[in-house]
Amino acid sequence: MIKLISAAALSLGLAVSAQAATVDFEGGATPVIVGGLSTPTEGYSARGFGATFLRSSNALQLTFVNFAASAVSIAFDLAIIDSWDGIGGSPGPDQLHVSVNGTEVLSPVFANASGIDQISAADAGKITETFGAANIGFSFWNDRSFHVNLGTLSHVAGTDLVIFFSLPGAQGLTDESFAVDNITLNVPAVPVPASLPLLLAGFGALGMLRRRR
Ligand SMILES: [Ca+2]
Ligand SMILES: [Ca+2]
Repeated sequence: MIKLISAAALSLGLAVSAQAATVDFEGGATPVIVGGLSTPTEGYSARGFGATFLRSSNALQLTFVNFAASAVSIAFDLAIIDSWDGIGGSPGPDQLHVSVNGTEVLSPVFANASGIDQISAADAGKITETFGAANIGFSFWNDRSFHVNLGTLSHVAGTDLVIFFSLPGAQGLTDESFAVDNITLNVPAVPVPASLPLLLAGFGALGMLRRRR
């Protein structure tokens, strides 16, 4: 009976949260990319970034064409590379802007070389530092990495899902840059439709009949 109900639930599309996409820039399928360069990760390879990530010193855009779901949970790894000059740094501040479908969802200021970080309370709940300042590649300045979980966002099903990153006023790839990797899109579980309790009641009655025989 348990197997039967599980199969019925699956056939109704009630499966638990399903992973819609993972993008690791290691040669598999990617979204449509504008800006950024697929780049060897240097020392970030030992920090969970694999061999390649997508790096930029100004802006990059990822478009998941005709994304089918009406909600999506977005997470990714973020490399903050070289001379980011936070609030009070020179020339700072260096602020990363992240938007989804045109709405800004993250805007932290990072300080690797001078100044201090400025991360809002709302952003702090979405960002986990995965390692602190040490020079692990690219130019000689220190580098950091973070895991970002933007949480669940609503989406108009069947339209493009656009994730946009920008670092206005940055001084170029040899001075300061960022990279994204291991982007996961998860589609939340579908709510139980009203007809399911009736269906389960039906299975329950079937079980009662069987036990009586
Ligand atoms: Ca990678
Ligand atoms: Ca460096």
